[in-house]
Parts: sequence; structure tokens; C-alpha cells
Amino acid sequence: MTSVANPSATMTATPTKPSQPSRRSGPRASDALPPETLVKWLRDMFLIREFENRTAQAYQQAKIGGFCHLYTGQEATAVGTIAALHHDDPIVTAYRDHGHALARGMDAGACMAEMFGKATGCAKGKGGSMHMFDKPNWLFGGHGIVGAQTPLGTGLAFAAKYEVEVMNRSVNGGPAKKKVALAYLGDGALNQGALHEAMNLAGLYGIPVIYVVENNGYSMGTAIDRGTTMAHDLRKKAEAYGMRGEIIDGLDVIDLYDAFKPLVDWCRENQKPAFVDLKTYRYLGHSMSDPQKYRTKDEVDQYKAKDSIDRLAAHLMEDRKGPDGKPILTEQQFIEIQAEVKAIVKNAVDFAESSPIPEERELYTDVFVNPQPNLSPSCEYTHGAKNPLL
Ligand SMILES: Cc1ncc(C[n+]2csc(CCOP(=O)(O)OP(=O)(O)O)c2C)c(N)n1
Ligand SMILES: [Mg+2]
Repeated sequence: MTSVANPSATMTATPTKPSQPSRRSGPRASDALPPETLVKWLRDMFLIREFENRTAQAYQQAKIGGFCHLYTGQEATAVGTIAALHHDDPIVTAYRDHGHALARGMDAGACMAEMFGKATGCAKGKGGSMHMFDKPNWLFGGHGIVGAQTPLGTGLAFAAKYEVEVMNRSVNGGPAKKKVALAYLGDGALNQGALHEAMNLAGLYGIPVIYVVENNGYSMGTAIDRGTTMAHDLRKKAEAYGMRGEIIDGLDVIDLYDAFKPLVDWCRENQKPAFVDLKTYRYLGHSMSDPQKYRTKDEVDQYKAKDSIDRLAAHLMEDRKGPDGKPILTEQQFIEIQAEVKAIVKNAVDFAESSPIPEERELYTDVFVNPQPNLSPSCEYTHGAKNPLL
């Protein structure tokens, strides 16, 4: 790959032309897609990468506070899986969530402003990096407790199935639709009790949720095979709960889509759950402070050499031909896409910087707990001594 398609330029890897992936034989779901869709995937993956580069910068300048986990390297997993969904299929994810938000269509400004703690953020600046939320785009959060989002994703799928099979209408009005929910999780969530309880119910009731393990090999500094049984074949976990399990390469977005789309269609049609071990890699540390003693630079470079953005760019500029026999993307067009995306992300940062901080009274809105001290909602227990629970 020439440097023109070098979105990893801000990283240490020397750009190398990736070996062409061995694509599946036979009919592939991606064959039916128009060239514009594939170009949009490239743009979206580049948007996520650029967004994360600028997020890192803003974090280092102390404009972003709290925990912050970057998605650099994993772009193909959010873009490829979300591309296989309908827009109103709900998704829920963990705290490494900027990529899912952007792939779902969240405005980059709202996403950046959320991290800056500004009132214009997607959660009014109250959630920060780990809690991206976008109801119009059917993203039900970013969640910080490892594995806690998996029962929520199961519940979202259960609700959709209930609309179809019991209510025969949608609670939002209109006819009920067969849906699929995605519950993303990291490999570090594989041994959380919540996941196993949720998977058991999904298998038992036939809940159309897909547990997408974004398996980047590490949970903070712990390699997956040091903490998880059957790490070499996670499909066994799915088998135990009577659901389909697949291993999918998450580094090549087209291969990923070709494997994932038929699974989504099957889960939707049959209203059944599934489990996917989606193999990916994060280029940067676990969070913004991580000396990364648990892996070698060589290992990171090996993955960077298979970079998903470089791979898709190479495919579109060299292999994928349009009806005129020419590649569907020129180098010049890719340069223009990169310039357009960089401007979008720069504007997002400017928007975040210039947005107001939330007003003080916002402390008392959007909270479940009655913010008045010593006052129960029923006014019954005003002091601890009267409270039978104490
Ligand atoms: C229940 C719980 N235990 C521990 C933590 C601390 N913690 C935060 S992130 C993390 C690692 C999770 O790794 P993984 O699920 O693989 O996600 P990745 O960071 O690789 O995306 C841990 C243990 C937490 N947030 N929640
Ligand atoms: Mg992990």
C-alpha cells in the first residue's frame, strides 16, 4: 500500500501492502452491494480512526476527563457488523464505544462534546466516553461494568420478539417487525455471570440476540487464554446454551460482512440467538494510561500490517472493478475522502470546545434516585432509623 492510503500514519507502523485476504468462494453477501456502500465503509472506518486520533490529542490536553478507551484497530468490527443490520435493530455495547456510535450514525460533534462533558453531547455531557447513547440510531449505550450490557441486549431482543409474537404491534406505533439485537462484549466479559444468565435465557426462549465478542485478545493486560477456558474455540460456550456459534475474522470488513450478514438474517428469520467470536486487535493501550508490558511491539506491528483500512482501500483501488472495468476508487478520491473526514473531525472538536457546560440544575435531571436528602419518594421514611431495611 502506498502512503496515500496510510490512515495509520499517526502510528508507528511502517505501512506495508497487506497480503490479499482469501475471500470466501461461492456467492457472497457483499457481491450484492453497490460500490458506494463499500466506499462508505472505508469512509466510516477512516472516520473512526481519525476521531480516535483527535480524541487522544484532546485527552492529552486534559480537555477530556475520566476513563477513555480508544477503538483504533477495531474499526472493521463495528462497521461490518452494523452494516448487516437494519437501522432499527437495537445494539448495546461496552465502554469502548465511540466506533459503534459513529458507525451507527451519531454526529461526530455530539460524540466529541459528550467526552468534553458539554451540554451538547449525546447524553448532555453526563455520560462521557464510556456512555454514548443514541436512541434515534438505536444505540442503547456504552456501559462501563464489564458484561452488564449483555442482559440489556438480551432484553432489547426479548422486547422486539414480544412485540411480534404477543402484542402484534410495535410500542412505538406501526406494525411489529422481526428484529435482531446485537450485544457487543469484550473477551474480558466472557466469564461474567450476567453473560451466562443472559445466554441461558436467550437459548431457552429463543431470543433474537447476537452476542458479538470483540475478541481483541486482551482484557486489560490479561491474555484471553490466561483467563478463559476454551479460548481457542469459544463456539463451545454457545453450544452449552443451545445456540449457533461462529468464529469470524474481524480484520477484513468484507469477509466479516460476508460471514456475519447471513447469520443476522438467519437469527431474524428464525428468531433465535447466536454467539460470535469476532477476532480483532486493538493497536493502542487498554485505556489512555497503559505501559503495555503484556505484549511485544512486534505483535502489534504484525496486526498493523493487516490493517483493515489499508486492506479495504487496496481492495477498492486495485481489485474491485466497476462495470467499466476500472477500480471503483481512485487514489485521488481516497485523498478527498480523507480530507473530508479530517474536516468533519476537526469541526467536531471545535464544536465540543465552543459548546456550553451543562447548567447546574442538570445535576438533578435524568437520575433515578430522588436527589432530595433524607426524603423517600413516598415521604414515609425520612430518617434511617425508621427505615426497616436499615
Ligand atoms: C464488573 C467489572 N469488573 C472489572 C472492571 C474493570 N475493567 C474495566 S475494563 C476491563 C477489561 C475488560 O476487557 P475486555 O472485555 O476484553 O474489553 P476490551 O477492553 O478489550 O475492549 C476491566 C477488568 C469493570 N469495569 N467491571
Ligand atoms: Mg479484550
